Amino acid sequence: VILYDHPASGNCMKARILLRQLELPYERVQVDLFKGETRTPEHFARNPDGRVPVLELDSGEAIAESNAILLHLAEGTQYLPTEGLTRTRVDEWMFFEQNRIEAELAYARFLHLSGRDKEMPEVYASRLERGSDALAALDRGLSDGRQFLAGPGYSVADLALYAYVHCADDAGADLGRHERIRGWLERVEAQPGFVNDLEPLPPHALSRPV
Ligand SMILES: N[C@@H](CCC(=O)N[C@@H](CS)C(=O)NCC(=O)O)C(=O)O
Repeated sequence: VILYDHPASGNCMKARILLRQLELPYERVQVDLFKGETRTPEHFARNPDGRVPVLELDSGEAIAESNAILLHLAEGTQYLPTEGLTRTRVDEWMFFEQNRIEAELAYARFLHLSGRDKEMPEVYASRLERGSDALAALDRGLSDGRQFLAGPGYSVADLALYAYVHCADDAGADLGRHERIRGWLERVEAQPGFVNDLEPLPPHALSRPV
């Protein structure tokens, strides 16, 4: 399989971590999104939305959307529970991640780290507020003492949420207020094969138009 990837993308890191945990060999092809390489006809053919990650299977079929990639790879493994409602809990948290963490907190982080928060202070403030609210929701979800999000064990729901929650402070949020989240992050990081290899944004990330 081929992973079309960027080292500074949390969405791409989700796929890298699971591929490592599953011990699946793969080819890593870097697509420089800050040079517009995600918006070429070649990449649009892999993903009409022009983003990474994209996982290309040996059959040549391409899968876009980080959480769809996780669910595809995890099918039939210990990382995706099968029991009805537990499986549904995985979906719940993964939809929440895309809607509330990825769309709000991760975007606030990008604006902040790339200096665009100064060009668009209102957009940044709104994303940060909504992202911080999403962190509070995650905290409430963990308030019953559960060790992992969707069931008794670690699943792709934990991996999906980890990607942009662990670096929430980069967005300007305050993880210091969320002891339960910090404890959960540590349990996720302690999973076998779990390696956080997220790299900082490259200097030229500052110049790409948004
Ligand atoms: N919902 C998508 C979002 C993917 C996404 O936003 N990828 C960013 C990098 S983190 C990207 O490729 N941006 C380049 C672009 O928009 O051209 C997912 O979870 O995979």
